[in-house]
Amino acid sequence: MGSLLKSLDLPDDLKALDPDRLKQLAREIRHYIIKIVSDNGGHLAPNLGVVELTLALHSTFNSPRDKIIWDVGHQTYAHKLVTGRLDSFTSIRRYGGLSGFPKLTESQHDSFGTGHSSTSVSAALGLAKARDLLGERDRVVAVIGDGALTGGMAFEALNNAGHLKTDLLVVLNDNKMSINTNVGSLPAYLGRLRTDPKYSRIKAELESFFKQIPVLGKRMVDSAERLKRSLKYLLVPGMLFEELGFTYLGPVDGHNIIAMKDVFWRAARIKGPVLVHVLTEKGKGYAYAERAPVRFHGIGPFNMNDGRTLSSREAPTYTEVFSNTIVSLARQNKKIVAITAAMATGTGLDQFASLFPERFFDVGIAEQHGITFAAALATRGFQPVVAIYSTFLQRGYDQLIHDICLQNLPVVLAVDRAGIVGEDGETHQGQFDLSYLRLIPNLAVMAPMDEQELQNMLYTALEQPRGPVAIRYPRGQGEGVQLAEPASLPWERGQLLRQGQDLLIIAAGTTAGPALKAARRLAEAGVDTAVINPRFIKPLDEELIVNWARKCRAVLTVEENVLAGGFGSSVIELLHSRECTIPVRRLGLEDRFIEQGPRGKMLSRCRLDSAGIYRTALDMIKKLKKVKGGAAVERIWAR
Ligand SMILES: Cc1ncc(C[n+]2csc(CCOP(=O)(O)OP(=O)(O)O)c2C)c(N)n1
Repeated sequence: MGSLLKSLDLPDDLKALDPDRLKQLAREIRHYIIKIVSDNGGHLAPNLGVVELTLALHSTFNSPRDKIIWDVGHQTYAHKLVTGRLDSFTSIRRYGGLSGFPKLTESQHDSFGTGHSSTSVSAALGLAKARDLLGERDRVVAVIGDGALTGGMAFEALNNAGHLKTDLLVVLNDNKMSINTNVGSLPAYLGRLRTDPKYSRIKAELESFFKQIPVLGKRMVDSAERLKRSLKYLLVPGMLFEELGFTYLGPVDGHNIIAMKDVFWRAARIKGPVLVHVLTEKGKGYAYAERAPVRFHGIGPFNMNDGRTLSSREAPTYTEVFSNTIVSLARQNKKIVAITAAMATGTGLDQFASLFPERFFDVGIAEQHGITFAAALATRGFQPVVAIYSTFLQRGYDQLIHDICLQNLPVVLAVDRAGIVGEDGETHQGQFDLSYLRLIPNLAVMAPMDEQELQNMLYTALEQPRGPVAIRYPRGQGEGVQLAEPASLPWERGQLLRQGQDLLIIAAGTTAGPALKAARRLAEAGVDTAVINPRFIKPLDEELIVNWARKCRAVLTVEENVLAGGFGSSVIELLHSRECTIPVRRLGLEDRFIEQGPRGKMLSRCRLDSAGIYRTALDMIKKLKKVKGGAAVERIWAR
């Protein structure tokens, strides 16, 4: 850690630093972020891009009295370093450590928690209105990226801010990138603002010219106003934002702290909403990240000296298997089209995009739009595959119900990062999808137990248009099974993995493998255990489940999803409706947000590994014997 960074009392000392020392501090912060992210993994390129911006904000404003809200929040490492978290920074993204995102409970300088995109302007506007109502005078600043600005919610907030007219500063951090290259007409518009230097000069000249107009007569003023407007449309930068009720300032170099401080200072004196357009470079100051900002957007531990990732992998990830399968199916089937909401690389659709560009759509960070867009494609005979993370599908829930499922359209949702995601923590866990998907009519929900089954499920969902289908699979490596060609699976059928007479374990998705392992240990402990891989979470293979439940004495369900309304609940509903009275225990995620930590460790803490399933099963059996007591029950178990 650099000597200046260590010696300062931050953020207060920032205000007294001269330009050279601010530059030195930026260098030290950048170096320290690279070091820690190379150890822990994290969002490197976005953070390197905002070091100077962070210092300019914290040296102009007075956090925590003034509120700074970071959109997505993946770029807050420098913010954390200058707001009292220097000593704990080595723990970032680790279990029990600092979050990789802003968190209300972590620091008073984190004015609003984030993780999902495009919420900052709404949150800032709410804080600004709260300030007004309380009669206070703090300043509120939202920092939003050009990627996050493609999300509809950002526009809803800009629209509302222009109407409410309260004092609010929005800093647009424009680095031309979302995770991948930012796409759409809005980024193109920002590009024009960025590249045309004549805009700023003409704006200044126009402003001084129009200042003289009030001395003219009424009719001439009206004409001049009209002229002013039309000229403004042609010549004044940021017209889009001006029309939304914002004063637009910029563009300003986002790596020049003094220039930014100057603009923020001016912005703070303007009444009503102001937007400052700041230009930054993603990955700034680390050559590997500057050259490969997509790879360094979010990265695991890597070697600082050569930029190489340190992971050792034995099996392909589920995402890679999805990526290869969708490409091979799309070669045969020209009706397959693919949609992502700004996650081409994360979902593995980048391969599809490069091979079939005309059938690939990156809609921006716009899950809601993407889902309705897919529904419409399906009405004309296409077979859209929307590849989306479980946590971001939450954004498109009404569109899923209203546009896809209500109209029973054959859209396939490839729901990646379902279950525990690891170091990104609470905001990104895919812990709810089984519950929120299984209650929607017409929707079939599948969960593969391994990567071969993922291939087969995709194949089955796409071999003929079937209505809406969701396939949910986890983050990370597959089980390492030998991959064969994708094949058709019997529709709405589960699979008996192991016979048994005492306990029936029904284990959804990737919990089936660990359940099978646990069953073998249970057999050694004298509990004859059957295991079902349900494959379909909805509709359930009722006959398979009820028949085996009737053969056994107790049922244990396992799922990587919240227990509330999840897979286990659906099994209980089924058994109840079929009057199958049998003790059932459900193993899954408790009713709380699951904290960050390595996926394997968190699964084990939640008892969702084979040891946890084994312990839960034994505990269940012991308790059953105790509760029921008596010789009869003992005899049943002893058999
Ligand atoms: C609703 C939602 N969808 C997708 C994401 C994944 N995501 C995280 S950062 C990001 C790109 C953001 O781009 P930008 O706002 O320009 O910030 P930058 O990383 O370029 O600094 C995306 C798509 C998310 N966090 N939230």
